[in-house]
Amino acid sequence: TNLSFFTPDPEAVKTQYCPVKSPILVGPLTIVYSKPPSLKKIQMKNPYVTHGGYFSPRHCFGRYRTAVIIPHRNREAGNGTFNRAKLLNIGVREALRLDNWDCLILHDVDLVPENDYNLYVCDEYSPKHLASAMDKFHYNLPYWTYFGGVSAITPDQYMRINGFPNSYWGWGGEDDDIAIRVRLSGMSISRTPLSVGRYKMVMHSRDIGNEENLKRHNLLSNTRRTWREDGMNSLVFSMLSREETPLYTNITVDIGNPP
Ligand code: UDH
Ligand code: NGS
Repeated sequence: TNLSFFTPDPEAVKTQYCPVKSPILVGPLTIVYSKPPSLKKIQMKNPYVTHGGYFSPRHCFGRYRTAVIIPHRNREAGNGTFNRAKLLNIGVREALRLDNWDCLILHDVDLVPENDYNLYVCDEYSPKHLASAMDKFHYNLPYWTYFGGVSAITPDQYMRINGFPNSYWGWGGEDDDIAIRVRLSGMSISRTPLSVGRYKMVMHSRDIGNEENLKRHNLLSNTRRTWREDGMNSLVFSMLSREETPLYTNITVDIGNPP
């Protein structure tokens, strides 16, 4: 019989928490888009990521348990209208079935961080906006209450705002609705400084099936009245499949269609 399973890795004996300020961070990163690397190559560069996309530091105990949730449409499940906020609600619900996360990172698929001092860690008291300086907005905020792209929120904060709205179909407004929910539930948004919250977007035009949501301004004017009824407590979807790949877990769902 093979007993190596019981032999601890002598390289990876942990006795202490990881330092708050990691010594392996470098700050600014140069991101160049050329030919995208294959998943195989990314896998080889990340040998300690385990099946399903899990990672923990090998030589110290990580201080936080963070889940990164990416809403995306692969078009394997219908061609219906996109609904970013509802997909994020589903991602959060499914993630919370797996572990007791300290922090949920809600991340658009097309944004790459340009500074690793922008820690993927939550603030105890405020939902945090991490993508404060995107290249497409000339490394500035487009407007003061902008809350799109990448954010960090604890499960408690998420439940306090009743999650995100399920009712925004197509492009626009859902991120503003979330910012309003944060304020209405008595919190404020914290933010990574512009010098650190830099992101490079993979340039693209608007996707088919993610057309401008013409109802968004009307919906936004009603958030104050609707947020307690539209969110995690009214989330309905059907699970189609769950697939664990070497680098991530992919969940395919049917979110239905706009009314
Ligand atoms: N997404 C998909 N599939 C889609 C649409 C959106 O996966 O068909 C996801 C993806 O994670 C994306 C995120 O939702 O990063 C946000 O959507 P987006 O990148 O299309 O939205 P954004 O506002 O860009 O960043 C819109 C295109 C530019 C329109 C110009 C209007 N000024
Ligand atoms: C605002 C949208 C947001 C959107 C932001 C940036 O106008 O949802 O533009 O859009 N709000 C409304 O439409 C009410 S972007 O330039 O990334 O396409 O996130």
